[in-house]
Amino acid sequence: MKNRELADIFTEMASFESLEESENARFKTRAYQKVAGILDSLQEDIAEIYKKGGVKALMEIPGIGKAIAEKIEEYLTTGKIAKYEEYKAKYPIDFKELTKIEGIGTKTALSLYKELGIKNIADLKDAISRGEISKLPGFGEKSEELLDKGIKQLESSKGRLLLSEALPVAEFIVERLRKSGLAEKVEIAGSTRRMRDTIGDIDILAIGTSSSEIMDLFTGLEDVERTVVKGPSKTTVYLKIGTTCDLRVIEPGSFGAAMQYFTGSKDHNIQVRKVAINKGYKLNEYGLYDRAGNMVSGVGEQELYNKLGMDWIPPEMRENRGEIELAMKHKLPNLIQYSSLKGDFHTHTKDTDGSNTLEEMVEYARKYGLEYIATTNHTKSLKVARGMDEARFSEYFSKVDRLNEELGKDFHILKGAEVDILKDGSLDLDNKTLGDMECVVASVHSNFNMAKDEMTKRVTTALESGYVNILGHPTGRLINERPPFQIDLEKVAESAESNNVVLEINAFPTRLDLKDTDIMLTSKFRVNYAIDSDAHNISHYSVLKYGIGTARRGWLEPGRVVNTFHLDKALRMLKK
Ligand code: DGT
Ligand code: CA
Ligand code: CA
Ligand code: ZN
Repeated sequence: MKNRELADIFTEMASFESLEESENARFKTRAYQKVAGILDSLQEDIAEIYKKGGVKALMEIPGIGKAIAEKIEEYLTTGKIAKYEEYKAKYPIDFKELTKIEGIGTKTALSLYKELGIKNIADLKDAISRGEISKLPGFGEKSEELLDKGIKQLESSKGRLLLSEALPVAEFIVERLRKSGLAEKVEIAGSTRRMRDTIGDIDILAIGTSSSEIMDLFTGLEDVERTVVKGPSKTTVYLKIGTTCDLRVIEPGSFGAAMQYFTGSKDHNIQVRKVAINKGYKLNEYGLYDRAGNMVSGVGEQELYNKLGMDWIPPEMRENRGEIELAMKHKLPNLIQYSSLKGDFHTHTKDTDGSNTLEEMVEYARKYGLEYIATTNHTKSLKVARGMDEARFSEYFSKVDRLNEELGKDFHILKGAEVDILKDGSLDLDNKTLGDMECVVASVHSNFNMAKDEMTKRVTTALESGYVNILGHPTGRLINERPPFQIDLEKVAESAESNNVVLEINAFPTRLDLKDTDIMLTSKFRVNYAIDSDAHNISHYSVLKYGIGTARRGWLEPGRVVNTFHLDKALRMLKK
């Protein structure tokens, strides 16, 4: 799919554009950022949309105007965008690489280039080692240290992609193989099937009579950059998204055993094999065998688990965290299902840092099958997001009332905010405004570097205010970019329990916060959860599946997830 390539180009174009002085440039910067976000989470292949309806079809996607549509066309037809090439020549800076470091935005990258000729991370590391950054005006020793830390953090996460980068490509490959008619069966395995938050490489298994034709099709796919090894039973390619993908063609009689083996995790498999040995069996990726060497099971994964005296274990749980014992006792939890969400409590609009109007956000929520959303724009302290003050909220909510009236029984918009939890634990809006809202999501967006007990106190103080319904992205992590802040989640859960505050599982794929193990840790308390998209544009509802995957990895049942319920019950569960 070209979606991601184009999204990356537009992100870079936005960086370039933000360096231009004109008034027009600011507008263009936002337009490029917006389209990058849309392309990033667009489910359909942009090339397909263009093939079917040309520039006109591209312009039908909300947020894509004529100028952008023409640039997309230019790229799809010529493989280049002239304006982009022009900018790359003008600014020989690797913005994409440099801005991945926490603390470096486009402007900082540009001044580092102008002052010290820094073009990429390697140059930056040199400059740091020579102590040059601390001597720059406006930088100092503290910022040099932070940049150094940022580089280390980035390097330690190298090589693992976000689930949201890997899964769509894995699904696309599976779809192509299935449609070809060459393969009888094609399935995703590995960490992608387990919905892990990051992915080392993609694993796909297939059954088919002509393995050489399947492998030829695979290595020829447009997502493939190059072939690493090509063989009849296993082929590895390097994908354009920056990771490898293994395709294995399996004998039909072994498909279930292979699915079990290659889904992993490794720790889960080791434990399952122990169970097999205890029962006098031998287990490998070809099948389950008795002492005489006869195959007991191999075709189906479910049967294999059953033969070992276990219930079939959902892939998301296969991490050797106690699931095997539960499966033997037939006591596995009844996990929340992928299609079970009825609403979304955390969405933004273009009134702050979102890309779409409330009307558009509602229209797409309905298309997505939701029955309600909370509109939760940022509050005044968050200046970068043009956060709203009390007066703007009041005006905004009159509009929400009008829209709700038009929508009638079909859909409901909850009046809310994503209110900043300030340094001292107070909330960034007055009590009257907060009291009038139906859904207050409270989040930490600043001063991440507090000591653990201070941060815990800050957050629990906010929960005790009596105005908070949901604690937003409770640890503040940004996967591969920023570690979670120091916080005692058990204390937070205890406070959430006594103040009836719901904990968020933020589904945005860079966050997935709470993460799986945090959910397991906090769910010992009597707290409920909300799986929220944190949508900043219309296509972001599609990220909810990553939140559900994370909830399943945290063993959650639907009864504890507030937005699996219809509006009335959900509201009762949110009530203070
Ligand atoms: P990743 O790719 O790092 O995100 O994680 P996985 O889990 O996809 O790991 P990968 O691709 O290395 O291998 C796929 C599965 O194959 C893994 O989950 C379990 C199985 N596997 C790989 N190596 C071993 C091993 O040495 N022992 C056992 N029991 N299973 C293994
Ligand atoms: Ca893998
Ligand atoms: Ca692999
Ligand atoms: Zn937030």
